[in-house]
Amino acid sequence: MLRPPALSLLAALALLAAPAAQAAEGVVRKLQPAQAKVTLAHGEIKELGMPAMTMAYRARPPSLLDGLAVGDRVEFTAEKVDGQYVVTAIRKKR
Ligand SMILES: [Cu+2]
Repeated sequence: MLRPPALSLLAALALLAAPAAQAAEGVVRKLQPAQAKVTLAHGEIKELGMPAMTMAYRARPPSLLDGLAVGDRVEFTAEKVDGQYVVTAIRKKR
């Protein structure tokens, strides 16, 4: 099926703009709210090309870190933004 070129271009741009976000599970290892940073031990995140590891992420917005404590088991969503790994959603697991 043929689509108008303008629509195809828009679709291509939307794909390019879509962040490679992927939900993952982890454990909070360190919190640095003043720097909007959280260190997470996480399992493999295939979409980001990461094996299981412990690493620091920037939190965007920083208020995502409110209420979290070291040792919490969490589900989070990470994206690579401008070469930096950013957590864009995070919540404590029960
Ligand atoms: Cu990682």
